[in-house]
Amino acid sequence: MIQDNNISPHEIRSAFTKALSDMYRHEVPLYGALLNLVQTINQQILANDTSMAGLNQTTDPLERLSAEHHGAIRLGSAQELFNMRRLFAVMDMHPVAYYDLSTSGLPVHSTAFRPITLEALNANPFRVFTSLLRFELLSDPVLHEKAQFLMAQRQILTPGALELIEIYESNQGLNENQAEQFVLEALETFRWHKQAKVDFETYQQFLEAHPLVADIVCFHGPHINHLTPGTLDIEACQQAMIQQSMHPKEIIEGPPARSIPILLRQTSFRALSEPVDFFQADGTVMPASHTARFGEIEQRGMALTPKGRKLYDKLLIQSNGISIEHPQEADDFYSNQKKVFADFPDNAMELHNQALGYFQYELYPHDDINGPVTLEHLITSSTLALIPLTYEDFLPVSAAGIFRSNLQHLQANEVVSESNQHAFERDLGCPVINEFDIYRQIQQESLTIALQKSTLTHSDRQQVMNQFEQLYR
Ligand code: OOG
Ligand code: NI
Repeated sequence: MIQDNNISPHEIRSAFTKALSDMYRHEVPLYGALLNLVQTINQQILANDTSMAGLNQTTDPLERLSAEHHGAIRLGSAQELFNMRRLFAVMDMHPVAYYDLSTSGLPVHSTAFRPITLEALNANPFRVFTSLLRFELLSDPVLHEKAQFLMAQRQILTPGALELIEIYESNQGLNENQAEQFVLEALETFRWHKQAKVDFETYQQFLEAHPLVADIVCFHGPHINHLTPGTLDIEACQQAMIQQSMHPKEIIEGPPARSIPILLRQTSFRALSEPVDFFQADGTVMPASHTARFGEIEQRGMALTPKGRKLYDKLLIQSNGISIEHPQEADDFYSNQKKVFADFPDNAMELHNQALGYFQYELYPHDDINGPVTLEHLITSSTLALIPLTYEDFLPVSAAGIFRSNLQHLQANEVVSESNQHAFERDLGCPVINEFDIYRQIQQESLTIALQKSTLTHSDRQQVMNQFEQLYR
């Protein structure tokens, strides 16, 4: 039964994002400093650029930009993944895309829970990169069994959260009180636990097998391992992070700076060493530390089509030829990268003509339509404007770079394996949504709407739609 006093899931997502941000700032004070840095730089850019002021009418652009865009967690069992899907659904966040990180030597595979409609993304785009440990990649049979035993015992959702998820599922929503309670209960899952679930020796065994495994199986819950606000100028933020001794990773992950930004650029400060208490078999407490949690920033650009993505991946491999060991080499890396990426068109018309990126079409309301009725002519004659669609997903190579820069003792422990989307989806309880389908759908709908508002005849509109279908097959 749908109740009419249900709270919008967007509001629940926003309340949750805010609560998570407050909690993480409290847990990791350096993250608070990073947020301030990003906000100051965003503020300067917005103040100097009046065209940005109109970015979004419903919320303050500064607040919207500098708010958290994503976070990440790592899970230890099929049941945990299954239940996290149910938890995120309450906030209208759904599993989009499959990321195989085993190709980068990491024993996890992942998806991102995120809003999938334009309306929901505009309300609050917050998403959570969610990884699942692949037990089968643990080669030591004793550790394998130990890890499975630990995970079988763990319950990462509170009884209250589970109850509210069930209410949500049967009522298709939560009322105000339930929503408030849900945010509090959900937050518990993401909290840091200073007390480990294992003794120090066990922790060290897992650490040696793989630091990711230790981070997942030795603790009481999937602590949020970073949050990521958005920035308008990631280079300026990287410089400021260096100046403020935040020790960012050496290079910014992702594509180079461009006049039409594509995909996603990211950088982070390295994971901090945090105190942990290990409970020994003899009843004593062993104080030690664990390194996992960090702060990250991101700058998002245009979503690419499969064809555009292929070109990006090819150029990325070419430009990653130079490996970065020292910060002073970063400039060489960027100048080489820029040269390599000169092969990626950098104007809207070209990106559209080659169907490399996704756009929204908007009709200029004043225009009489003259000349041939083709999609291309409607654009060149400024009847239709091309607005790049923002990339809302992640990049596996960048993600692996972020993982890597935050794990200690990694080199010796590489795993290589086949991707296993089928097993992931079985554990998740449903297929992941194909991200390209979402972007294409949004682009197509925007064209339908723009054409409907135009003075074109029905058959002309049909013809333009057909041209779009041909171009963005
Ligand atoms: C997730 C790393 C991936 C990103 O921004 O690419 C990620 C993790 O460290 O668990 O968040
Ligand atoms: Ni991240």
